[in-house]
Amino acid sequence: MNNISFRCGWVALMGPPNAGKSTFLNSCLGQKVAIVTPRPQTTRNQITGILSDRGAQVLFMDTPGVHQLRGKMNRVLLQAAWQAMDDADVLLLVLDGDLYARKPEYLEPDLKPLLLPLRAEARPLLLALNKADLLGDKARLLPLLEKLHQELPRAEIFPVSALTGEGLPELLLTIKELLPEAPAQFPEDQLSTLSLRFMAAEIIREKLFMNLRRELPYYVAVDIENWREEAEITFIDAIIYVGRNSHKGIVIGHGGKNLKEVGQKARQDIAALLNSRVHLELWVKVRENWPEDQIFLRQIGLGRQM
Ligand SMILES: Nc1nc2c(ncn2[C@@H]2O[C@H](COP(=O)(O)OP(=O)(O)OP(=O)(O)O)[C@@H](O)[C@H]2O)c(=O)[nH]1
Ligand SMILES: [Mg+2]
Repeated sequence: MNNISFRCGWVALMGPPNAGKSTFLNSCLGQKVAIVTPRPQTTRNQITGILSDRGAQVLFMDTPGVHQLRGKMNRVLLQAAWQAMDDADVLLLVLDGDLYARKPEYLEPDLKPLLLPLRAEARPLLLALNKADLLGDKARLLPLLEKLHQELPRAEIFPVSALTGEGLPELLLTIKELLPEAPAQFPEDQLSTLSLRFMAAEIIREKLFMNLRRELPYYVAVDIENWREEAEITFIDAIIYVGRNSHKGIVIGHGGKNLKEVGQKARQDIAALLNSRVHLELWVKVRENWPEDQIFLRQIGLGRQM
């Protein structure tokens, strides 16, 4: 095989929380590797997704959303995003096109933390204007396109829908053309560098995010404590950390109802992932104000490349 014109490189998916970065990653790969919820700040790690075809291997890094919130956890999340950006060959900014078409005043504050670093860039910069499926009339994007062109003149803009796949083939073609000539870094059939353990913890966190209201999802973390595989069944013990005693009861729910629901849904998805029967035990523990606890954040691997 002639490897000379093969392309391989890293693409950082950057953008404000909730723009659809993780959905975009899953859609490009054709399989779910990153969890997705309607809540901002779902992603807490750098998540690698690998797309291989005959001519190229695209190494995506999904990242936590970039915002201006303070606090130790946020700092770790932001570091993960900036680190991905440092390591990338191609930068792909993902924005919620539908949101800014409806509410143009949100664009400036959302772009603010990203604008200076992106303007200073010499590397290829692409912009996925996501959620195009929600737009109805595409002409609604025109003022936004003009504004983005002023703000980031170097960016090549692609209206896409990560949900329906609309516009993705064109964007993927451009990404591949921009990658450096290099041999594949991973086996062709490898989809991600994520461990099954991490994916299981993420699935549990996804179900918690869907189950909990208001600010609570932000205050939960999941750690797998035990993982034991037997012939036809995998035993998993996971700890759900909450930041306050008062949160414990909410996570568990009346008579254990919430926790049971979360456990059932998570178990189904984990069983499908492992292609095995799963026995899942969930434990809720209080770790006082953990989002501000540097040692704990390191212990559960927040922000780490996965
Ligand atoms: N209609 C529509 N919804 C989308 C699209 N892409 C993402 N979404 C939805 O937007 C929400 C956020 O998606 P995520 O993929 O979690 O967004 P994210 O940018 O990874 O968010 P963080 O990890 O929190 O930074 C979810 O409810 C998705 O289903 C799209 O193209 N169209
Ligand atoms: Mg995400």
